[in-house]
Amino acid sequence: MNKNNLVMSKDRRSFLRKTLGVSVAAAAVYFASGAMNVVKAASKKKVVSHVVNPGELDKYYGFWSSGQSGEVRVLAVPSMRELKLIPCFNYDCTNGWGITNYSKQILKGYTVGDTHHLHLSYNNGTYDGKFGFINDKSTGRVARVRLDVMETDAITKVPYAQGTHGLFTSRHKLDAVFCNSEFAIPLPNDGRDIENPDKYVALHTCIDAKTMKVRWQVMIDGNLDLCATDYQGKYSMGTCYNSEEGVLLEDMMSADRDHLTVFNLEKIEEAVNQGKGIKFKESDAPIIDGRGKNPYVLYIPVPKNPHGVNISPDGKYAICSGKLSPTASVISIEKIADAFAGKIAPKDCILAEPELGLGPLHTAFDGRGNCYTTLFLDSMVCMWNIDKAIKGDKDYLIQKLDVHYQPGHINASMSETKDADGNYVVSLNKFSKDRFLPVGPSYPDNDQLIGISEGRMKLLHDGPVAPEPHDALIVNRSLIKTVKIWNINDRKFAYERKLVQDLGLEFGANKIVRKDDKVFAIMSSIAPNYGLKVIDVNLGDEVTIVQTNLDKVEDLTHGFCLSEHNLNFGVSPGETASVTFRATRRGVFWYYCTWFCHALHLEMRGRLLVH
Ligand code: CUK
Ligand code: CUA
Ligand code: CA
Repeated sequence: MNKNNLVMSKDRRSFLRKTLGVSVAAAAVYFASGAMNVVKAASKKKVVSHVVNPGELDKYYGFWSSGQSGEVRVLAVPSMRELKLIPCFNYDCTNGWGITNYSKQILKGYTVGDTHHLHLSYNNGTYDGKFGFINDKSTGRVARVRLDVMETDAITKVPYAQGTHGLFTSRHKLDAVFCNSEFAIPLPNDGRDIENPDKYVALHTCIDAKTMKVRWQVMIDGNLDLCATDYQGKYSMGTCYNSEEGVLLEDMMSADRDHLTVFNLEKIEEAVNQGKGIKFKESDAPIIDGRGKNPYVLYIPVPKNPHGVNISPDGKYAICSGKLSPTASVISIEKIADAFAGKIAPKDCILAEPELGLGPLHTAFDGRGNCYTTLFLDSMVCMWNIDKAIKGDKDYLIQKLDVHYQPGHINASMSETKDADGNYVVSLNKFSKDRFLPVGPSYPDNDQLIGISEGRMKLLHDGPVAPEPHDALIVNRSLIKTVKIWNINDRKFAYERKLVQDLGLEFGANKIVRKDDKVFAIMSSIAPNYGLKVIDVNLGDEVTIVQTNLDKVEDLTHGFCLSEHNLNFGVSPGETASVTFRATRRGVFWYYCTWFCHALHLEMRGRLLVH
């Protein structure tokens, strides 16, 4: 069985290689490197292991995007234990993000999302521990996650854009979030130009990280996929795989080179301050025209249908993965200024195009000058050295490691910061096939942990995960400071605070107030009791429940679920949440606590009586 799988997988690899029509040279590199397996001597031996014994804490937080379910996942690295799911574009009744007025206000009626790229806020090239930002490709939104409580606190709809995909934050300070629209559409998309694809545009959007308001957008030639920023706050960038501006697959693959599109932030901000750009009804943010020759956007020609772009921790290079070319492009960030000034051609920013293998997608860094690039078609991670590739040294390839199977994103510990520490790499593999017990036709993905601290890659752990994390960050735990109990004055409860104050009450008052057909039940939960055991209303009343968890005990969460009403949410210690609904059915409806909070947890309940 295993043997067959192996044979099949080899056949499939060579089949994919053939169908891609790769050059002989690339195939030669592939075989040479596979056989070679050059291993660099380790500088100092550290023990690499994924084992974290019971009672011990991991060294890193892992922040995973979830893909189809629309959330962020928090893991611990290296144990790969899952710690928390943070709902962003989806509902999740586990915490205060269930069916509540707060989540409804932020989600605005949408119930699904597709999250790919989470990046944290920075200060001076490393994480400041304040926020995470994540895209929703399905409805073109960006969510902000507070890291102190690990909950979503804002969502911004990206105007005029479709397929908001690549996202990155400013790395010099808490400033902006940049996101790329992958799909070109008419501007505005109100029924005009439906049949004229050459009039479609794709947009690069800048969102203010503090206010979450859109600052500006730039329309570009081609499209935009992955996003990156430099370390100095000068540039944001995006890969473009559809410079052909085709609407069919074959059109999008016709050119040998597409672009790395680079945005000159200073020039764009200058134009915005001068009032340049166009506006339509949907947004106040100006749209700057970055098509053709212009001072705002530089188009660096890179091969072919590029996907990932990652910046080396020293801030010197952008590594752009070829996807349909077996190469990565090493681009000098320093030279970009000269190219913008017209002193050199955009292509002269490319320092090297080393051949890595088939289907390069994303790159991670160890802070020692080495890259780890996923090879989707080869099902491998390729470790290579940047300086050697630039110098043209033949031994720039250090090691290739089989991963199982078809890796997309890859990340290394602190890889996207200047403090990349070269301890662990995680390869997010899209296919798991024979690695786990079968669970029906939809398989888990396989996130494989690889130790790199010994100077070579060593597979440590297979991590089955619900599909499909696209991206992950591994963050030193010392940078994240979470709160254990909510501050009762937290800004999250602003809506409820005003509501309760307007009634002349305070949180946890345990009072029912009626105003015409509106009923407000302001109640507390203290294990194992709700402050209100019965709430009397009349058919047709609009009922608002405000629930405050007054237990000041770490880890003691209560829930509020109203039977037969599609209402369910949780309140952690110190937290307040509310929900408003109409009483549309006569009868007795028990509300009950959903968290096992006490020996008498099951008795923690009360009745809504609809007369
Ligand atoms: S994309 Cu999924 S593997 Cu959304 Cu970053 Cu490359
Ligand atoms: Cu409160 Cu169970
Ligand atoms: Ca293309």
